[in-house]
Amino acid sequence: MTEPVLDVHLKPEDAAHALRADVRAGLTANPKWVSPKWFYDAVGSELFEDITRLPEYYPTRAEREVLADRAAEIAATTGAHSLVELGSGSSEKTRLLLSALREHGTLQEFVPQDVSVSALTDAAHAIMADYPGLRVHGVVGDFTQHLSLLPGESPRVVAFLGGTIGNLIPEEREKFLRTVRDVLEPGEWLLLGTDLVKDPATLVRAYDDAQGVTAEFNRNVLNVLNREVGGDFDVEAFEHVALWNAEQEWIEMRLRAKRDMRVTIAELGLTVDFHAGEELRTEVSAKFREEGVREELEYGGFALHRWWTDTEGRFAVSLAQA
Ligand code: AVJ
Repeated sequence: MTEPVLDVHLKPEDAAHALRADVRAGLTANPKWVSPKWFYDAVGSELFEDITRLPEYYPTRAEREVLADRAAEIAATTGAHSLVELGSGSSEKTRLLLSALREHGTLQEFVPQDVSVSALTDAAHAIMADYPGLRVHGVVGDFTQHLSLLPGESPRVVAFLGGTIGNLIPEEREKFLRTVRDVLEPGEWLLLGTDLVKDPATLVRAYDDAQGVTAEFNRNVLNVLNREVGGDFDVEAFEHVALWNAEQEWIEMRLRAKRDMRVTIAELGLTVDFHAGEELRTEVSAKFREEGVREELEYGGFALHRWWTDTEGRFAVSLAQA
C-alpha cells in the first residue's frame, strides 16, 4: 500500500519541552493544575475509548447520532474536496463524513491532525485501506499551535469534534477560532461538536461513572508525570473529583490528595507539597448553549449556518462558514 504523507510540526523533543514547561507552571501555581493534554498516552487513550462506551458518557453516542443523520446534508452543503480533522482519533465519526463526501462525489483528500505520530499513522493506514484512491495527508501538531500549516484542497471542511473545544477556556477558544478562521479561505467550513448545558446530575455522572473508568483516566495523568518527568506521585493517594461549575458552565475534574504529601519531580528539580484534601485541577470541559456558540463563532469570524442536536438535545454539531 502507498504510504500516507505526514507533515511533522511537533517533534518528540518539542512535546517533552511543552510538558516540562506545563508541569512546572501548573504544579507551582495556586491552585495547582495539570493540562488535560497529557491524559492521552497509550493507556490514557485506551481509557478514553472505554469512557466513550460507558452508559453514563452520552456525548460520543449523541454526536454520532447527529453525524449519522446529517452527513449527507453536510456533504451536499459544503461540496468539500477535503476533510481536515483536528485532534483526530474518532475514526468512526470521521468515516461517516468521508463516506458521505465520497458518495457526493467531491472528496479528494483527508487531512487528519494529531499530536501523536503513531496514532496518526495507524489512523491514516486504516482510512487508506477503506477508501481506496483517497489522498491522506497527516499533520503531526498541536491544534492550538500549528494550524497555519494546514494542507488540503479547497473547499475544505475542518472538523473539530467530540466537544474537545470545551477543554479550552473562553479566551483560548477565541484565539483558536480566529486562528482557524485565518487559515481558511472565505466560504470554507468549520464543523464543530459541542456538549450542551443540561441538568448537573447528568453531567456529573458522565464524568464520574459507576465503574470508575473516568477516575482511572484522571489518575493516569499522574502516571504520565511519573514516567515522563521523573515524578514520584503515589497515584492511589489521589481521589477523583468531578464537579459542575455553574457559574462558568463547565465540568471540572480534579485529583484530591487523601493525605499530606511531598512529591518530587526529579527532572525539574521540583518539590511540591500537597496538604490533605488539596485538589489539583486536571480538566475543564465546558458545556454550551446555542446563543453562546453562535456568538463565539461570529466573534471568531464565522457565520453559523446550521445547528443540529441529537433527539434528546444533549449535544450539538454546528456547521459554520468562514
Ligand atoms: C475528549 C475532551 C471531549 O471533555 O468530555 C472524558 C475528555 N474527560 N471524560 C470530555 C473526557 C473525562 C472529553 N473530551
